[in-house]
Amino acid sequence: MQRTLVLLKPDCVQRRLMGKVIGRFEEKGLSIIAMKMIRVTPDLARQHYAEHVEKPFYPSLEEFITSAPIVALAVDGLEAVNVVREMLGATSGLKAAPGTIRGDYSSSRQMNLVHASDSEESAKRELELYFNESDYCDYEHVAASFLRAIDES
Ligand code: FUP
Repeated sequence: MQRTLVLLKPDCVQRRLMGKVIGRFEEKGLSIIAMKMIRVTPDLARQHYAEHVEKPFYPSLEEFITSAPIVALAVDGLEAVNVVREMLGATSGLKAAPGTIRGDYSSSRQMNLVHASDSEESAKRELELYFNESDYCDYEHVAASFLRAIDES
């Protein structure tokens, strides 16, 4: 079982696509175990995008990610890091395959609706930026036995 961080970015909130995007994760059988709407501060943006802070596109990225609220989700599931990344599609909505979230709803590299951690190490670091231990609401999924066979978990 893995846990990953998903962010519904300002364009997702402003375009009223939150329900559709969250629905995709629910329909896939992933478990949302924490969720909060927040306004990203410039300081949090710099921590979240630490690997991009020195890049030429960073000022515009920071302006965008701080421009409206975002929703942070902690998502649990088997191979959740990779499964969620595949569901998002390529970074640019213009390159993302149809059927992926970005492929279906985004036509932009910056305004690509969703973020998801790219590795278990990134997930651990990023989840700590958005959630405290007490934010996680782990609960029994009563339909779990209909999502996969016992020997698959
Ligand atoms: P991803 O892992 O798919 O979210 O993408 P990256 O980590 O490569 O980039 C982080 C964010 O920076 C992306 F959501 C889009 C944005 N970005 C730009 O705005 N311009 C660029 O040239 C590259 C990335």
